[in-house]
Amino acid sequence: MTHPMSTPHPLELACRLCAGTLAVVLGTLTGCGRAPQSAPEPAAAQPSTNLSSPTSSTAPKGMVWIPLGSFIMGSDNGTPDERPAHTVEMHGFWMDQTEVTNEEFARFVEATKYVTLAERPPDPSQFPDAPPENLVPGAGVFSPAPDIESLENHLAWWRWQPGANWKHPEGPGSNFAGRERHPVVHVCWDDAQAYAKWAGKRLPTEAEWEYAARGGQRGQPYVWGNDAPNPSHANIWQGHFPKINTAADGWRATAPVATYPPNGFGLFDMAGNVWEWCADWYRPDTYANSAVQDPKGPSTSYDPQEPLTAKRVMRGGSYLCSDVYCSGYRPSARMKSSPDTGLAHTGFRCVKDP
Ligand SMILES: [Ca+2]
Ligand SMILES: [Ca+2]
Repeated sequence: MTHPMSTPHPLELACRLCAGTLAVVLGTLTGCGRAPQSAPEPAAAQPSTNLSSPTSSTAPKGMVWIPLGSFIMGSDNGTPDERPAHTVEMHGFWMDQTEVTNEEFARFVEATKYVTLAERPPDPSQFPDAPPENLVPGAGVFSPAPDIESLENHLAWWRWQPGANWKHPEGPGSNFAGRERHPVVHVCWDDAQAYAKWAGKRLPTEAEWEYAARGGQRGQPYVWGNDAPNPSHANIWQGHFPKINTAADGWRATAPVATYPPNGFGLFDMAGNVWEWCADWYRPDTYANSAVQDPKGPSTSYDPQEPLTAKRVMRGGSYLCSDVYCSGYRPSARMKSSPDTGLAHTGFRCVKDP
């Protein structure tokens, strides 16, 4: 871990816990591939009905049953790390219908007194050269400069905000009042893990997430089908990214969960709103050697863009994904981030075994 604090560049400050990681994450999470797909992918098998699946009367609160079945994971039309498209077979599982909300996360914090990573001061021993005034808790918030002309420097629309965390999404003076049913943000993978454990659930594998996101549809490029993205589909970005957000879908940032139509399995916001942590380590070549039955991802992480930093997978895109720049809301799109990184457009949902 290199020391990011001696040079008080906001993005370097943002990388205090994982030098370089956030720089990659911040950018790639908003520019994650530029190849929105219009052609249908190869037909996937319809999930078959699990005759032994639990009934709705046994459903954990707020969860839906994702039946066993098989599907085509990945896409041969997407970015290289989505290839090759391959058949995967899945057991059934319960999944949260929505992203975990602020009010749900608040109940967890109330019960456990948990303190998220963004609320903790950086460990001075890890940053021995840092001025003490820089060793403060905080997180990255979306803040594009008005004069941005190029999309090449994807770090230009993020700002390190001291004091930003899940309770204060925009920093000191902000709170989530009125946003109780919005997804919690600024939670890192470790925070999400802690919540899942408390709730008696777990984070989904990448395969579970994609299988669930596809909602039983046959090889469609989007969770809603094959139509080009429009404001009725999901909370994503409309306008000229990153300077003009028309919010034609009604929301400039996070939206209340379940604002948009559910997918075929009854899951909301599997495209857009916030990115969602998965359990798996990230590798770009995961699918080269992936198991057919319930794959759980590689045993180690490797990101060629930042080879020294281990990363977990994130899925689904966010309110910052634009159809002209980013296509992270495709069900096959993959993203990655270090487990200690929480951001303004990153949340999670949980799954549970029967
Ligand atoms: Ca929006
Ligand atoms: Ca989402």
